[in-house]
Amino acid sequence: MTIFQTKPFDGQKPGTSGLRKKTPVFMQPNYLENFVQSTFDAIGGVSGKVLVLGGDGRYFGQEAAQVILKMAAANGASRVIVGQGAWLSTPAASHLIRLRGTFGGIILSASHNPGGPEEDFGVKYNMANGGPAPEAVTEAIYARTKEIGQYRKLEAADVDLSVPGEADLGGMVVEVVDPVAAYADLMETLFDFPALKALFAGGFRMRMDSMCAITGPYAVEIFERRLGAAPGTVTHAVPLPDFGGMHPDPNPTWAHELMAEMMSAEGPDFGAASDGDGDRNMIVGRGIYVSPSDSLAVIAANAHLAPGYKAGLKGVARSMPTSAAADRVAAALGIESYETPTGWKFFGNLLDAGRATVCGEESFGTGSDHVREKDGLWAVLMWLNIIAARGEGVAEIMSGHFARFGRNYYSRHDYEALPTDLANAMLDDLRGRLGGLKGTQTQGLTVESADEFSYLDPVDGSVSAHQGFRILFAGGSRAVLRLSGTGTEGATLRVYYERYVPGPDGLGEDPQAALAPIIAAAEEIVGIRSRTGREGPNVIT
Ligand code: VG1
Ligand code: CO
Repeated sequence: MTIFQTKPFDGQKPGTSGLRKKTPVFMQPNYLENFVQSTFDAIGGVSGKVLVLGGDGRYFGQEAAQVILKMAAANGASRVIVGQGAWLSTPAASHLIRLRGTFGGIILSASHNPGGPEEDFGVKYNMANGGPAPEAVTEAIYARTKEIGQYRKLEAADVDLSVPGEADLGGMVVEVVDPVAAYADLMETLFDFPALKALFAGGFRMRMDSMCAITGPYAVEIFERRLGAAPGTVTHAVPLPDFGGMHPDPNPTWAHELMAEMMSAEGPDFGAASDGDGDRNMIVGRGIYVSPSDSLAVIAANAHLAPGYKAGLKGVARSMPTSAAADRVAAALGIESYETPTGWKFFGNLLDAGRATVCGEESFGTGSDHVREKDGLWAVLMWLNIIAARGEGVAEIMSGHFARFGRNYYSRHDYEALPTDLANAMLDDLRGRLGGLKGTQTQGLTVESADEFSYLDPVDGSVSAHQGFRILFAGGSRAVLRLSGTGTEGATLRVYYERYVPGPDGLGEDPQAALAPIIAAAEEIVGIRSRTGREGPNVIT
């Protein structure tokens, strides 16, 4: 029997990046099956098609991979290319889809969310271009989950995914591949590996914290084996189902071990961390933390130093809440800059159309047109390449960048697990008052405009509304508010603060101090603390 009767589950609506739920929710009978069958149905079926499948090694990933293989077989797929052990980092999956020209791929991950029996799991569908399904497709998947009545699944023994090779599953080929090799080869084509080898041979010290998540095997292969960095350069290098209890989100709060090492006088020259599925990155120098928005700007200004980008960039794109630092670089380079809603899926069209080469988000995501996902190790290699080519350390690169372009002080404050009703009421109230905010004076700042961001995709003309509230102050400072689309508990409010200082004075302040007036002004206008009853944010990045 391959056809099973089922009933719809509520709430199978993909968020910013796929469907994410608590693991026990995903482990309910039929829950995963319903979502996967709905995905297959929404993309026109998978009969005769080739797919890529892999994930970040988190709890339930192996079992989910077996279910999806049997469903793909019963739905008539001709071949599924799976990473050995059901492992594939998100950027490696994106690359494999492109390299092998497959119809699409399924990524098993809740990315930066913790993993384990009581933590989070996720499933995401990527298109033939290697990128996350656009909203039209995720909407179609969601619509299908609401009416699904049956799914197809082969009754067969599990396939051995522990060794590379091919196996037959009810007439479908299961091809198990080394998850690392093709990705590492791609990196060699983009960056100056001989120069990086020389850098490490000269005693350059690096610490890469893979946070017990998927980049461990990739980072060991690339940094330690191919580039000759000292053994042990990569820490927490073995992916574990519960990420060793770590919260695999590469920011100063969750990557505190790395931060402590980098802030000590004997710290390594360069530090980096990545998230659960390997698409995020954090960049740190000895004694200096680089904010993701600044990292994007530095990469945009220096990418031409890497062999894969020596022809220069076609354009730069950033998500709306990301600081405008990259826009200043684009203006100086005379190239286009784009502002998109949060989530990598909105960069796909710009990359496919050749309008942007480099993209980034304030949430520790940077990448380029080499794949259609953000790419943590790509960003780390890009920084190494810039360091090697400029012969400068992170601190010098940053001070030089600020001196040239000015500094966009930036910080994000997260209020996690708020009661959903309360968060919605607060933002609905703000929506109602937006029109009247212009001219409001508070904390020495004047509101210049206030709106709700709506994006018109310049490539396909689609419109995505309700993408976050913007309160813009005279002089270029702003506060942005939006609710997270990746959380699995209540509502998470993200508040993004930005203030531009042209220099030469005032470029070396502590960001929280530099942003204090904007933080206070947003509090007065929105009443975040008073309405939520919270003393302050849970996480500051
Ligand atoms: C967050 C980030 C967003 C990112 C998304 C997926 O979304 O803000 O910039 O694209 O996570 O990242 P949200 O809706 O929670 O703010 V990953 O590395 O979790 O796939
Ligand atoms: Co991620």
